[in-house]
Amino acid sequence: MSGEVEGGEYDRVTSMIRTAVTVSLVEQARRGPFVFHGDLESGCRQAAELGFDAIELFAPSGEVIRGLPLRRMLSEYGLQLAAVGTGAGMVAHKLQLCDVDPGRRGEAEAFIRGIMEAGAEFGAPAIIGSMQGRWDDIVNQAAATEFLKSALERLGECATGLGTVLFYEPLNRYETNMCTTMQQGAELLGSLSTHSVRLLADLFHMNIEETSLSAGLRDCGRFLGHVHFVDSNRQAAGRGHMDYGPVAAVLREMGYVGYLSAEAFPTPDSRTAAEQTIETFRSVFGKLRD
Ligand code: LER
Ligand code: MN
Repeated sequence: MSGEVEGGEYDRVTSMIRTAVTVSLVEQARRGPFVFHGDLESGCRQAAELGFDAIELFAPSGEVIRGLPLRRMLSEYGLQLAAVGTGAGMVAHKLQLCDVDPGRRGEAEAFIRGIMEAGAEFGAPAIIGSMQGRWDDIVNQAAATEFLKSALERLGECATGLGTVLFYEPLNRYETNMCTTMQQGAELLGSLSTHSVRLLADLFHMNIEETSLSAGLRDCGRFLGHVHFVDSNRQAAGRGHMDYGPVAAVLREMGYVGYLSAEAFPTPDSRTAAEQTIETFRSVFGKLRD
């Protein structure tokens, strides 16, 4: 979708959809929906062996990312860094952007900024998913929306300064009550003055919340920036009942050239989940590479 949203230097030098696979280094998320857990080199080696273009990294903090041999790993295995998740702020520190306490909101934003800066050194946008938080009896919907919008404005400008973008991810109703559909996400991003925030369409969340996957993807319009490629049961693509034909057709129609990133449970094991993902990608989306 490069070129369709103004602002920032972030622009993809490709005309293809590319594949990524998640690697988590967050101990508290070892039961989370990440294909590879706990070992950066093993994740990179297997991603390369199976033909993925990139990894998506879920790390404990920006500081930890800076201490990793990430540049060497990516170069040794011929991979890109597709994106960096910020959810460790929530799972490890209970930080979120809608916290009633301004100090905690500031800490949440600083945590995201740290990961954003570390990712930007590799051209990788950060993802705000669970860190968006939720509204409740203490912080009502209007107040929470204002907190989220103002944080996205500042973080979007930070992304512009770093020559990258920020991905905002609507989640299913059990994980947030802020934006649960792509339409709500597009309305939120459309109301911002920053042009550096894009939507992350996670097919698992969409399968729960959208009337159809195709309609949800179309609702992203010019904001679509990243896709979490996963099946209906949050297992690897091909291990559930999701119909990827219409998904491929809409992404083609929209001219999507971002990543399809496997954010899925390592079921029955990491290697099999990664293999299944790439097989499904090749059978359903391979022709998009023409
Ligand atoms: C959480 O459910 C999710 O999908 C992650 O990508 C959010 O960081
Ligand atoms: Mn996701």
